[in-house]
Amino acid sequence: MEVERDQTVSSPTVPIVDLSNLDKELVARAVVKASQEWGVFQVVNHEIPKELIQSLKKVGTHFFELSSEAEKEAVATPANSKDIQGYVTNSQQDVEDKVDRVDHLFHNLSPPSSIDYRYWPKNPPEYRQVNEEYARQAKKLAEKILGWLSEGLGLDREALFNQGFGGGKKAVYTMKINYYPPCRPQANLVLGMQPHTDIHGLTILVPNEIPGLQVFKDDQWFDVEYNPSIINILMGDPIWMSNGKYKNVLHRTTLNTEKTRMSWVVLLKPPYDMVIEPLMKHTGDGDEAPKFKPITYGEHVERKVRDKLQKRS
Ligand SMILES: O=C(O)CCC(=O)C(=O)O
Repeated sequence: MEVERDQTVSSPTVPIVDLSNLDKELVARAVVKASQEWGVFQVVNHEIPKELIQSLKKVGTHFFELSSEAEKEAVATPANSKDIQGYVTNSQQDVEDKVDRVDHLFHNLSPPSSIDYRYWPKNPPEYRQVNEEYARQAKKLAEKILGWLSEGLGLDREALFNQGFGGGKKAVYTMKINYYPPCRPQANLVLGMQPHTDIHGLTILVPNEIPGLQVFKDDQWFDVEYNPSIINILMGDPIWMSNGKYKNVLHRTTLNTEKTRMSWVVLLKPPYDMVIEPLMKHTGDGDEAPKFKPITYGEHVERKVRDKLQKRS
């Protein structure tokens, strides 16, 4: 896909960054600018083969559309589990405000110690191999992007990934598949997912062809365009590590009246005990006062989940 020479398509569309550009400084600047202004951007020519993305969508769609209830039950999140992994259905609840109407499946992809294959669908049989290969590719992409974001903060390429997310042995990558069945009456009034910023740090998202993702900027909602060659990158709350330089983007999803929307999201999270605080302090560069109080990632998750439950009650 072609993009303009300055690497970004001008507002009001979400910026698109062409990762194949040989001028890597230009790429890095485009990633940093989009993260500062939007907290979201789309990448093209990202080196993840399109056949692999198609297979990822195929095996995930198979699970949601062709599996028996017993197969879904087999990977369901146990009642009262503190772990998010597993299948949960929420799409059929009564239409009320402030409720996400989406079914989802979570399972960890990395590090190996975090993987629990009980939550990986057995059917279709190629589900595991496809997800493992996609995880390898998504990790490469995430680490490349974090490298540019680190440099944008004046840090070493590895700083955000190693000091912010715990590095290769501790950073947790999770697959989340969202399944939004069509919603008939008043679909334009019902959201699939309520406005939120992501609890985790970085999101790598590919949807099916049904539109629905919207991001908030300058007091308005923007539709995020779909194109099969695009991967969406969103910054989540732990990007506070940039001391407010990069945005954690507010986003939501709408529902379609006729068709099912799906999205495949790889989440990158710090370990629970990692303290989220401005990373610049590691460089001894103390000239910028911290804008956020340090908090462990685990405390942040607990606080946010508690707030969400309170808003519902
Ligand atoms: O389905 C989408 O496009 C967005 C998903 C999302 O925001 C989430 O899973 O937190």
